[in-house]
Amino acid sequence: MHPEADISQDNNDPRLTRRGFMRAAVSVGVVGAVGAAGVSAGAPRAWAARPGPGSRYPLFLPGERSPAGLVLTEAPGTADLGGGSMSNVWAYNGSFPGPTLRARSGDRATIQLVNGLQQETITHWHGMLVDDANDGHPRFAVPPGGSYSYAFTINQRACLNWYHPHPHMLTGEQVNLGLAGAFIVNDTQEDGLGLPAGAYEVPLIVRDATLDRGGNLDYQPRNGGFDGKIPLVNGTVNPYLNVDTALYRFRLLNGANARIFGLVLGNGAPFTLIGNDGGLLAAPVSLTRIDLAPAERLDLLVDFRGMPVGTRVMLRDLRAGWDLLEFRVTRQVNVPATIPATLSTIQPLSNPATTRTFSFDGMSRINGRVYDLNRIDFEVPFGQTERWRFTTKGNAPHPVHVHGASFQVQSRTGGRGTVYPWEQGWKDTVLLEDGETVDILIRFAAFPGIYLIHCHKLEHEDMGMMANFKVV
Ligand SMILES: [Cu+2]
Repeated sequence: MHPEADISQDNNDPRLTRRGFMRAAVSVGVVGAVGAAGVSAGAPRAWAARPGPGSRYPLFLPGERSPAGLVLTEAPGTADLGGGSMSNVWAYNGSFPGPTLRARSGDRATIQLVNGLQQETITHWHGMLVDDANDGHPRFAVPPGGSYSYAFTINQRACLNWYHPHPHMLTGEQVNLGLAGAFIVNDTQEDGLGLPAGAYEVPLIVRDATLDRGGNLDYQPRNGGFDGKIPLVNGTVNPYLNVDTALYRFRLLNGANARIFGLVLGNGAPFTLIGNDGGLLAAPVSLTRIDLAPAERLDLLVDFRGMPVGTRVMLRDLRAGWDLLEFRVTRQVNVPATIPATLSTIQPLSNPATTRTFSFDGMSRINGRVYDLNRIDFEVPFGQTERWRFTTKGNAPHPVHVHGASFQVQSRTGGRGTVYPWEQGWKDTVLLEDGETVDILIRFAAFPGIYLIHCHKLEHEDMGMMANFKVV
């Protein structure tokens, strides 16, 4: 049933990985042989000891795959984070980040997940509207050597989703060590807009990481949330991307365990925001700064037209003061592109039948309760619009994520006291800070079944800040 046979070989032979290809292409005659995992016990690499400016490395772009007939293996592997040496990571199909899955609304996804780790795992398709047998609930975690077969029809609007492990109490470690990838859904409505595509559409998975002295990804969790020492974009340290004088579409995911990024362009130019978690907004918004919490996504246009060849523009994070990704304008082209004045229609939810309040407290509780895999905490009538109110008694930020439906943010009172432009439209994750109350409207109209609400600060999730509910 699953024709792809590349997987186990990929995991064991770095020459067959994309990193291996990249390394072979750029390092001929340089430092000698690089073997398989575990060779990195020598001196720390320059960037491991001294991250920051200095050398920059080409941004890695994961290969694209269809989710039809896909075998997806989670296993230890190695990746070139940029310097030419191999770092130990955990990877989907030997790729860090995992392959970019791309499908159209209406397509069928048939995916066999294979557990090549030494601990249980299961994969969740974050943002995909699927029945609960396909949602990657932790009760479906499979042991080492086990596998899980997914089969679902993609039935939702165009958007950037992503996939990552979701086993109870192990999600933080598995994601942090490298297991995450983009899942792009396209549809005909989006096709009609003529948005930048091909080389002009680039997925960017932004996260933080800590490397050990051997340059390997190192997960040292803290109760308050993993706090990595360096940024990675698509798994690359200090990355750059050569760009043409063209309009680009960046599909950006905050793939960090716990870190919020304050995104700006170093030249002060605006982003044109056209979409977020659940797809396109009603209309583009021009913004110079966007604060993005873990698991939130952005669909951004950046215009390099009119910039002289040789221009360099840095994507920066103002919160940590990090340089994330340098765009290098290297080629003059004349590719026609326009930014549509209107993008999509957002049908507003309204008239909630009830209000439920969720208090995210301490490091591990929702409404006073720690997660129990086998306990259903509440039931939600199928098709009913509800107001859900998120509050906290402290230890925020809590990026609140709901499985099984997208929602619409209605209000934020206290704290920052506003709903930001990147929180319009359809969302599946919303940031709750201390002192804030965030109201959303939500309606489960896809499938009945057992779904999750949880904090997407993965250390909080792993400690139990999560609840099961049942759509009935
Ligand atoms: Cu939290």
